[in-house]
Amino acid sequence: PSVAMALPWAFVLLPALFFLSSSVTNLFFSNSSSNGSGGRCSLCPQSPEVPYIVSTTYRTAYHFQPPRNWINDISGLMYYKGIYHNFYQYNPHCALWCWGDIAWGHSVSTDLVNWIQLEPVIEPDNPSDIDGCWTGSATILSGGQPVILYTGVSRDNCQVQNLLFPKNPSDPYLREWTKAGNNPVIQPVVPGLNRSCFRDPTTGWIGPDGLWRIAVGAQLYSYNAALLYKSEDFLSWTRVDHPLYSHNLSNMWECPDFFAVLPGNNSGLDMSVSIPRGAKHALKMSVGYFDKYLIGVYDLKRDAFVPDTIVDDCRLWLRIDYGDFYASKSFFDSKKGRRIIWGWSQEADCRSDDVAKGWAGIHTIPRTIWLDSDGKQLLQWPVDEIESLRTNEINHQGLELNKGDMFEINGVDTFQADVEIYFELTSINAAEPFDPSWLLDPEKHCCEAGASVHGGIGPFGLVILASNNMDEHTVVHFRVYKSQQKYMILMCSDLRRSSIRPSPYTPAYGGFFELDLAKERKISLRTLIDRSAVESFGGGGRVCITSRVYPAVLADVGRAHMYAFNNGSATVRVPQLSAWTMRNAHVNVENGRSAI
Ligand code: DQQ
Repeated sequence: PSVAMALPWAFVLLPALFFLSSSVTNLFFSNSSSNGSGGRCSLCPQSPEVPYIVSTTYRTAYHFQPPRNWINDISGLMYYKGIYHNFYQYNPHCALWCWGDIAWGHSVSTDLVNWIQLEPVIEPDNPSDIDGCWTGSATILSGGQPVILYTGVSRDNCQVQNLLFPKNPSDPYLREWTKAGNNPVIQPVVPGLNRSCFRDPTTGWIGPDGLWRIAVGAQLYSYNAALLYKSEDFLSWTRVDHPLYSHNLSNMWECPDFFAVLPGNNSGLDMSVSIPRGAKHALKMSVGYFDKYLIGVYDLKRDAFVPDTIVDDCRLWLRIDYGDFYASKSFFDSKKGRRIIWGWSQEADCRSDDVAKGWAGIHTIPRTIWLDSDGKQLLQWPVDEIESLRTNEINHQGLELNKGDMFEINGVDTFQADVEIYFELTSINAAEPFDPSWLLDPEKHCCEAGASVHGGIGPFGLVILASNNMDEHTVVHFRVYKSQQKYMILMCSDLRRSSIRPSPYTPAYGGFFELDLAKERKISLRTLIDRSAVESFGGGGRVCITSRVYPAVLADVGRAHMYAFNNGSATVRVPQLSAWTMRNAHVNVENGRSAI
């Protein structure tokens, strides 16, 4: 059935919102933002007080966060004796990142959905980490013994690498850890190295010579590198005379991650066992505000990563996520034979809001990550376990969205939902030409080509967290462009109207992916909505965008609308739309309920 037939009121009212009244059109999918997409604020422009209701309503229900205080990077992940461990950058004292405070929080889980918080495993308390226990990684050594390498900040911001051992390896919860007596095990003694930019060791892997290797993010002279170190016993380390990879054009590479992937195969690979022929390698680095990556090969003779294509302008490097997502880390999950990645999503409100809420920062839903069959880009999908929270399923089939149509999705909790939609293009002739310069700044293009700007194919997608009069709404949408022999799909997560509150950071995030539309006419969108967190996966996980939103409608009204829409001239079919309410997970709750 067409949407207009299914919902006569929508036929009358919603196209009117798009076309009939210019004032309503502006109010609805306006291109200009009252907030703009300016930088993050450190203090709210108005009252520093956050109403109590805000602190509870914006708290996520099934994302990872501690009961209170600040978190940032995922600092160590592993599956050990039947338990998943998440170690993270944590301030035990308050909801801000403060110099000298950062410790390692620790939570455990059997399903990656429900978590129990344990005591922090380390805090700054000795000369090699007195100003902070920063990011690192866990490695399981050949005999099954887990170890952690982390960056310690010693006086004068001198960054060194330290080692930690579990006190009792037979405890599957690994509750207590000891700092090695010979810390730091790696010092910043490399010619040209900026000793305040030498951090975030990777998980170790074994090379063909049987020696352990790790990479450490570093800035030397005028270039950035993942420096390579070797060790026989994981205790004493020697620097290899060349980096794993380096580049001269970007900011410091934080949190490098290096892993093997098989094209078109979503089984994960353990970096410490032999890597099958045909495997490729991914090198991820967190740089600026984004997690970027290169696909290439690990040249074992040269002991170096060699990207498949050299792209000098790092604005063109692919991103793990095109939104509010940083400092991700992956690990091999030996329980299910997959590689899992997840990242930190910071608050996009003000520091004073965070202090008043008593918490700041979440981790995204863990995602399975693998390489597309063309060997060019990584794909990601929320781990299956998250589906255990789905309830109240609703389904629609065979919808038809003409230009200006909006189809309201009822029957699920619009603040806690999992929505999966397939959009099928009825024709690809209307695709507008693609301009390659857009790749340099997809956010800018999402601002220029917002949901109110009619296109040939698209914009179409989802409107979520919408107030009755649409003065608040968040839009996740696609546009299809023709680029010589291929098609480029733009995916945007447009937050410019996500909140009438003046303080949040509300950009329009965006990313492009290629799709062979001559073969496959369907574009999928999956969006996980969790109060202040929205994670979207486009084209089967080719572009992922995490966003943080603070709609007043959530705090004040407690009810919002959700629509599938099309505002392109070509009709778009929806062969399948499924949505679920997502139940609360037990995430680090205290005494059976959240501490906040
Ligand atoms: N966060 C850590 C650093 C890392 C940065 C400090 C990335 O180790 O480089 O909390 O978010």
